[in-house]
Amino acid sequence: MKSWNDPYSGEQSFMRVGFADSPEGVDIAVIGIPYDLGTTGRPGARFGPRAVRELSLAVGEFDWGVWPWDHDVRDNHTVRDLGDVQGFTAYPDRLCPVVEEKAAEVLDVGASLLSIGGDHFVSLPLLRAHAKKHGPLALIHFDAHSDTWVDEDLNHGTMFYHAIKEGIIDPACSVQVGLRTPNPETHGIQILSADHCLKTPAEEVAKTIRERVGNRAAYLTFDIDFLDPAYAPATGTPVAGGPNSAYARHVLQGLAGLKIVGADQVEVAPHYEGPGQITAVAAATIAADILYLLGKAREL
Ligand SMILES: [Mn+2]
Repeated sequence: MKSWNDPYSGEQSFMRVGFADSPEGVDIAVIGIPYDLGTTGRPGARFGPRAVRELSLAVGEFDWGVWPWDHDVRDNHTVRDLGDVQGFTAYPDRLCPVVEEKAAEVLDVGASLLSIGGDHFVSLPLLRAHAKKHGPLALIHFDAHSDTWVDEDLNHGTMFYHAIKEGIIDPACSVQVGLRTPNPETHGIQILSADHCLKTPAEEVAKTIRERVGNRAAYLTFDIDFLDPAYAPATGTPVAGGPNSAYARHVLQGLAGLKIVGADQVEVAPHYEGPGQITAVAAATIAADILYLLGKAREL
C-alpha cells in the first residue's frame, strides 16, 4: 500500500530507496562523493552528500512520487543508494582512480549513475568512466561558472577544460547554462548565460538544450551555484544574479526524453546554510528531478 514516510526518522538513503552493496540488479545507482580538495573558494562540499541525502527524505516522502511528475521513478526502476565512495580523504591523487573505478562498476552492469558531490572536480573521473562506455559525451552543464579555465592545475574550475582536451566531451553538442562570471574562451560550447535565462522562459531554454544535444549520449552536471545565492547560499563560490529553484526545475523537466546516461549534483557545502537548510532542500529536489530524467532516458 502506498503511503508516506516520516522525513525525520529512519534510514538516510537517497529518497529512501535503500542501500545496496553492489550495483548487481540495479537500474539506477546513487553514490555520494564526499570530496572538496578541488575547491578554490569556501571549502566544505565533502559534507554535501550527507546534507542532500537528509533533505531527500522529505523530497521523497510520498510513495506516489515527486510533484509534478506523474509517476514514482522508484516504481518504474530499481533505484539503490550505494553509499559514499571512500578512500581518498586527504589524498587528491587517489580521487580520480577510486571514483572512476566505482563508476565503471555501476556502468558495467548496465545501470545509470547519479552522483552527489562533493566539489565539482568529481565530474572529471565520472566523465572519464561514462565516456569509456558511451564515447565522447554531450555535456549539459548548469553552473554560475564555466569551469573551463585553461590551466594544467586540476581543480573545480578547470576540469571541463581537461575533459575537452581528453576528448571525452564533445563541445559541438554541449551547452552551459546559467553562467555569470567572465569566461574568455567558450571552447566551442554553446553558452546560455544567467542573463539569457532570466529573460527567457524555461521551456524555451530547455528546447534550445534539446536541439543542441539531439540524440547524443549526454552527461548532465548541476552545480548548485547555478541558483541565485538567495536560493542556495551554502556553496563554495556563490554568485549573485542567478535563476531561482522553480526555474531550474522547469528547465530540467523540459529535458525529459534526452538520452542522459549519467549525471551529478555538486557543490553543496552545508555549513554555510542559514536557517531552513534551503540549499540542501533545493539540491535534493533538483537531484530528484535528475533521477527522473535518468529514468526517462532508460525508457527510450
Ligand atoms: Mn560553479
